[in-house]
Amino acid sequence: MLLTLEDRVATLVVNRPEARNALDGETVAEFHRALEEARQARVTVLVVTGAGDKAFVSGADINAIRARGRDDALASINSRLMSAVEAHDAVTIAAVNGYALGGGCELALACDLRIASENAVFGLPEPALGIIPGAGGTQRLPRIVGLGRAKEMILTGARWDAGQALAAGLVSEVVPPGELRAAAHRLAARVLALGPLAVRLAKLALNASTQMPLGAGLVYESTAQAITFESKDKLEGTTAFLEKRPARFTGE
Ligand code: CO8
Repeated sequence: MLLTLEDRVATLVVNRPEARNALDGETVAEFHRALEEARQARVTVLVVTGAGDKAFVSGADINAIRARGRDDALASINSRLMSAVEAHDAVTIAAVNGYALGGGCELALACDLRIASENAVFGLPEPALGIIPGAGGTQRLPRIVGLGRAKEMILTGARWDAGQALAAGLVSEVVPPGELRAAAHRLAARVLALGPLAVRLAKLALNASTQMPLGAGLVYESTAQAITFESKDKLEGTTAFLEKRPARFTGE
């Protein structure tokens, strides 16, 4: 796992190219540590990608999966990682640079934004191994692309290329492989231009929308808005607009 911090953007590279960046126990533990390091560094954006030019993440390490029993699944070893990514303070961008299969696809699904290189391949092939997508695949995929498309991928073992992923709304942009990192940083720059407190609260409210009924969600939203209305960022953002200048946000 490689973590680089640059300004307010962290880049996390899953680094097991010899196993197509499959997530074994050690990699998952390193991933958790990197997430915590990025949190402590108070980065605004976290880009997640895979080492090499073949794979983003090829899934859980099948050797590890083979060795696991019922209690491991109940302990949610892998889904805990995806939940930590989803709940991270930073806006997370999956820069999918090749195979995103099984747990790799689920990792991308747990990110806030997804972009892909032209050679990206998405799939949830767990049923071919006799198991189900167990790290959020059956829950997050239908929320992103709709139940029908999610069923088509999971129940038929379909693999989607980058164009199909774009058409399904699974990714927002497809670029040539050599331009993926730059595209991720362009997207990051767009996030960085926004009020940091607003972005954090909006992410919390968006994630909460999948957890609660509309009425409770609207109350949650109003409460989050009450915080922004008393913030220095709101004063700066509205003042900058009226003075026709770029805002200088502090996140307060
Ligand atoms: N686990 C372990 N090793 C892997 C994995 C993997 N997921 N993927 C690739 N490798 C290894 C291969 O065994 C091979 O090793 P070696 O060189 O020693 O033979 C090496 O990486 C290169 O792989 P290939 O030769 O197959 O490379 P290709 O470029 O031809 O193909 C693919 C790449 C398409 C990615 C192919 O390797 C593949 O299909 N991999 C498996 C994909 C898969 O089935 N993923 C789902 C895994 S299960 C999962 O993610 C479930 C999560 C649920 C968690 C629940 C927890 C409780």
